[in-house]
Amino acid sequence: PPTIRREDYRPPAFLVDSVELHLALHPGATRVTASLTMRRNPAAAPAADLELDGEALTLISSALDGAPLEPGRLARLPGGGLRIAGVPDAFTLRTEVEISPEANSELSGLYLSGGNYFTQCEAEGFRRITFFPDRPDVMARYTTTIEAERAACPVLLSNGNPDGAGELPDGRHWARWVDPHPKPSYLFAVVAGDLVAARDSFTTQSGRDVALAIYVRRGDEDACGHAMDSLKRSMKWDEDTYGLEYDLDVFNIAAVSDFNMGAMENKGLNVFNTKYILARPETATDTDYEGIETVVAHEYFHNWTGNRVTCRDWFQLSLKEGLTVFRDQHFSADQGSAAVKRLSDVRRLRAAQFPEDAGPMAHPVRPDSYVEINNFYTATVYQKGAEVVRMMRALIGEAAFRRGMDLYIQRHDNQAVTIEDFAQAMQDASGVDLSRFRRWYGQAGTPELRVRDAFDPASGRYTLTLSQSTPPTPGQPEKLPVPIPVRMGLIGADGAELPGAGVLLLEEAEQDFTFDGLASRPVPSLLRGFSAPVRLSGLSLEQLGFLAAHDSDPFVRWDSGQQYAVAEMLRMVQEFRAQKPLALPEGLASNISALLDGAADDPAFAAEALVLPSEDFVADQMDTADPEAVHAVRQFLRASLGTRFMARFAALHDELRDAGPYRTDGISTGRRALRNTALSYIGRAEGGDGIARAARQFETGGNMTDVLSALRVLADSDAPERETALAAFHARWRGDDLVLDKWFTIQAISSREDTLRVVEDLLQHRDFDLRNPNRVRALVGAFAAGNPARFHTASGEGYRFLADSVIALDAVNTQVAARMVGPLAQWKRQDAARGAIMREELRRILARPGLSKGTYEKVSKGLA
Ligand code: DPP
Ligand code: ZN
Repeated sequence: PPTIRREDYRPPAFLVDSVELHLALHPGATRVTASLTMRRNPAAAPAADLELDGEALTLISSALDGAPLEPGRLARLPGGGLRIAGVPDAFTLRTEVEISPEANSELSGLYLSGGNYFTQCEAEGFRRITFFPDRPDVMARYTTTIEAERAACPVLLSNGNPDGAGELPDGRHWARWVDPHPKPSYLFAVVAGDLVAARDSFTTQSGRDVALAIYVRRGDEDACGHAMDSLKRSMKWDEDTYGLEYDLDVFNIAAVSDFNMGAMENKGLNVFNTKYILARPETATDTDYEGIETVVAHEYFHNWTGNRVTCRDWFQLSLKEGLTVFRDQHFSADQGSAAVKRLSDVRRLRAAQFPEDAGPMAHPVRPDSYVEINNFYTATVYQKGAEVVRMMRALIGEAAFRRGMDLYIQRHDNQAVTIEDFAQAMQDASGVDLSRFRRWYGQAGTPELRVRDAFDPASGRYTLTLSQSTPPTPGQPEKLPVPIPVRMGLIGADGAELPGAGVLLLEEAEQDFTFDGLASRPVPSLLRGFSAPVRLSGLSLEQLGFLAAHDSDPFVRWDSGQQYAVAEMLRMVQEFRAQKPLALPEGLASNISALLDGAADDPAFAAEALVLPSEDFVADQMDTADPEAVHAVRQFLRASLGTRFMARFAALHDELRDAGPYRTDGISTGRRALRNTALSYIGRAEGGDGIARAARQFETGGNMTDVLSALRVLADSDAPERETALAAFHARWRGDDLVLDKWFTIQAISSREDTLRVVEDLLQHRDFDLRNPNRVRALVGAFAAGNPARFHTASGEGYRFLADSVIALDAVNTQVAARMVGPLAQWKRQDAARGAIMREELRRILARPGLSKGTYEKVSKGLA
């Protein structure tokens, strides 16, 4: 399959001013008629022929300016597109095609889910609906008429505002939608089916009323409250923070249970995975509630950053995604505890993006090439992209950043632009030269930031030496220094903050920063708030312990505790490998004890800080991972800390029980998080009553957070309560897809030795469905990416299981298949024996005839 390169970008030869679409819906044979008003692009090199993208389309008829096109002027392109020879400068093209929503298991284009019709057009799904220049720099005004059987599809939705509806013969009806805003084809959407709406309204800052509706399956109307509330808060926040107001009369969301991604920001008609809409206390966890708030905000914010101003080409994906993740993170931080939100965002970045940036798929925030664009909806484009925007804001200041946003939108409204255009607006609005900063967009890999320090007691001068380097990544052997904003402070021996706090800007490979007038050697607190997405090293265990106890910055306090634990765990891994007996390090125990002392003051923070660094995070710090040893060490520490502090964990578990109705505010979720962290320690403790506590909590828990935390403890155990609880959970929730996903996941991530067997059996379970992406992620994805000890079992059976799954999936849904490849491609991180089996499995996938280009790209880059 061909590689698409950023440097090969050319403007489109033809533009589309307006699109008139008519869809006559039938499950097996939907007719799509498109009338495109087109003209030559004066800014493009002249082309004699018109080429349109198309995939899985059956052409029924075509006409140019009203006259049928003779077959001699038509040619099909490889891949399914259409070439029309010799077109005039301006014309109307009408095509009629047939497609089969029923046969569409890719879930890209128009497809059926539970008998209802949905579309997904990002990145290249519109070409599976009609022939079109399916690229984001072709922006057009759409009028869409949908016709369907009234009984099966009472609801007919598309982008924009409603513009009429009526009856047709044979029990059919129609509805028309007009979207006044020009948009790229990837933002097109249609939803049709038997859905019901939860409704509300929002009055914008200029006093316009917007009708809000969330469409779900009958029976789910009562589970939309949190999503609706999140939507209204997002709309208000964007007005208050950026002066950005909604621009249509209606804002519709439709929820679907078969969806490749989390959600999609189609203009005026967002389509969401049900996972990010539906929530009731008894079915959704606190994490689910948080996810809903974040994703609803994210898609809403795209209305300006993505839709009104869109991407010139897919290499600019982070233009909308990095910026919009930055905006949703900022919004969520404003809704509750900003500090705790930051910790969890950083944890996620390190868990997903750092390994990606160090692996075979490493790519810059603005990639240079791709084979399949769907493979680049990555943690790098999204999360690292958001970090880059965040650093930019730190460099130029909040006020200048706001001016930059205003300028960006004013300059580029209704345009398809580049990351350069965004950076230029920020530079022009701030007067700060960002030319060097732009390296962050072009250079892959996580910079390593090292610190050394020296103190001269005679002069009272303290010198911090910061140095940076970025490791080579595929295609980028040499790296330049990037500007790294290091927010910092100095702490005195008594734990008090000293003068000198601020932001150091490290622009060169190495720089000294001096501080005068100090009475004694301070401890440096660096990267406060995680001011840059880098790996920091050079602090001693002693300094880390000191910062964990004393720093005023919650991020550094948390991170220093985590780094301290990592250092101890790495040491213990070596002991384990040398077959020495393990012992609980007293320093670590006293850190935990101090956290427990302060837990009542900030339960949410304590819950985050008490959790030991994940197995993946620890393995990520080793030259060669050792999943078995890391697992053994972490389990040993959980057990010995649980045993040592059993009484205190038990007290937390007793005291923090929810009183009153379920609430999702920061205090309530923090208390539940701390209580369930305590339960998880008790569950590992020797001689504890963890199983009994978990069983009781499982039976009486009033919300899914508590029930699932209890089930997790039971699922990890050998106790007879395990089977009873899993069976009871299945019996109670088998009718609820989202809850059943949790049942699959909890078994897939169990630390028990028989987990792979269990997972293989679950693959054959009657409730498992390879066609449902949520279910696949819940079982196969959770096992491969969330259970390193069992996935990396030395026999290689985990690898074979994943390769088999990828092969089976690639025949059903290539996007989901390609996404599952990741863990196998990380073979360089493993020892030689494991690496050899992983490569063998990758080769086995690669040898499959008819492999999709997405899976091909991931596997072949993984083998390189
Ligand atoms: N553009 C979508 C999103 O990130 C892709 N699923 O919001
Ligand atoms: Zn997005």
